[in-house]
Amino acid sequence: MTLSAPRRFRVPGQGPRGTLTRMQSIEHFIAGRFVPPAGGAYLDNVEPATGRVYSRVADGDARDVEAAVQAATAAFPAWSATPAEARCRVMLRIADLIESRLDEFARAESVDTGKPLSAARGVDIPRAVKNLRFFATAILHEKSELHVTDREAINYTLRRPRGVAGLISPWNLPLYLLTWKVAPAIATGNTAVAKPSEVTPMTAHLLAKVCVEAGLPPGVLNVVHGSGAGAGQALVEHPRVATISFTGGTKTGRGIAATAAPMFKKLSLELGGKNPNVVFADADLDEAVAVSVRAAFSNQGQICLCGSRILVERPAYAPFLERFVAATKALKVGDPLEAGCDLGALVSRSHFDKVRSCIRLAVEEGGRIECGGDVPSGVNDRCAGGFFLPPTVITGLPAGCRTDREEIFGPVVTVRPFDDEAEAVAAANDTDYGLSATLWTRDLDRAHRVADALVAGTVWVNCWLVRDLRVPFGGMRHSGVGREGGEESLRFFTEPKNVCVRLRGDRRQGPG
Ligand code: TXE
Repeated sequence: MTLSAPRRFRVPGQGPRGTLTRMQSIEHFIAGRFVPPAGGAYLDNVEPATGRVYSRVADGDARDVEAAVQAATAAFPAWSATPAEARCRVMLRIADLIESRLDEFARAESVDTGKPLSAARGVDIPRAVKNLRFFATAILHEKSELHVTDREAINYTLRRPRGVAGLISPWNLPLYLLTWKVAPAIATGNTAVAKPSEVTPMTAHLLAKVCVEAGLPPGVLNVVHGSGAGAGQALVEHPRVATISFTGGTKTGRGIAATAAPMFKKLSLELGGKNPNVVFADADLDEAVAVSVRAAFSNQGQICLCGSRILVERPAYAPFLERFVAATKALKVGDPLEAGCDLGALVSRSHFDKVRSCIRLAVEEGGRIECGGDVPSGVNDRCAGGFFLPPTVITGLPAGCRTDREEIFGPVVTVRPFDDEAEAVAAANDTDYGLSATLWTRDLDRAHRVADALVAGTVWVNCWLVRDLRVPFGGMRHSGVGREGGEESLRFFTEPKNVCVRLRGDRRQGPG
């Protein structure tokens, strides 16, 4: 880490508000050392709650990616040969160190993203710790398949790490989603070059520091910062990076697939969603309302799993809407660092502008704003320049409109009625995405039937965002390719090899 010329700004967790201090530079982490970008370029890092630049981040290019890939390549033979127990131990140390610095990490995440400190403290950072522990210990229980071919042969499957993995993560859940990739990649013996979002690089930087302290060998995890078009693209194009795991926007994922496919890279794409939340009239409405509000507005609606399209069976429509709007109006948009706020700021000026334009489009399409709207929320003096929008509920939109088909990724939800199950399923599936869906009913048969009919990688019945790290996680259609979580991640980051051993005393050889 280097320090540049003094100027007035705030560093999270360092000094009181507004004190004169120096601009922090976030450098690359390559071969166990913090190094400046080869080209000397930096990007401003903005605190979304204030709209002010509070640090700067290295803007890497192909030279930095090359150095990181070289470091990862050099570290691979020793790391992949390290016993699972030793890999596990160092990863558990990383998890323990993050946990012991929960306040520092949570504050950094909140300042960098604009999310409420309580969310960073209660969700993001604990989940990052959990990711590391989950995959660190999963490798201790590794099993493999054995297939006996009559009495002729036995086949067993070896799964070996694939080498250097490129891990590209987004800004909505920065450390949570970065560790969701780093943990299985390095646990299985790969080495990695991570490219966190340039919009939210701070906790990746803190993770790198913790890796040094925990004794992770140099080069096992490298972090190259910078823009997607620069550092990100160079990583995807690098010929020695045979595995790419990406979470981000669908458009970006399409571009990455176009680059990686002709190079025969193994690719995991976790992309956007436009997730339906289907409420049948027999549902427990109190619970459906309370959870649907969380599903719509958690993290300012910036979670790929947010339930952004609510479909309500006609008899329950009016009571649901009334309660849902009342509960939404009761949410507090506030300074993310202050206790008691439910929503903080959107992540960036450009994203704030995009979400506002989506609200305007909804109105042009005939939508009625039940609450919220394209009105920036005032919060306090400190946050006068921040990117705050109120939680917004829209009704009355025509079926198939853009607002109901395109991902907004902000605190905006639409609500519409339906008359029967077939209509609900058709409306729920009427999108290019297929990430997740929620349904509310007390009818068990219907729950199973509708869950089966919904085109989604995850269906939650009478709940939302209940996560078990062992289950397959990912999307259908434009929501992605491949699955993460548990065995799926362990398999993604390893290469299976069938070893076929002829059984002694039997020399028969079968065709194909
Ligand atoms: O994400 P990008 P953006 C959705 C959401 C949002 C939209 C765009 O709808 O409005 O995507 O967000 C890196 N080669 N989601 O543009 O660009 C980039 O630097 C390699 C859903 O901010 O997809 C960052 O590290 N990498 C999503 C990462 O990709 C590239 C979470 C994600 O950024 C690259 C975020 C390139 N050519 C947004 N271009 C989810 N599924 O949760 C960019 N990147």
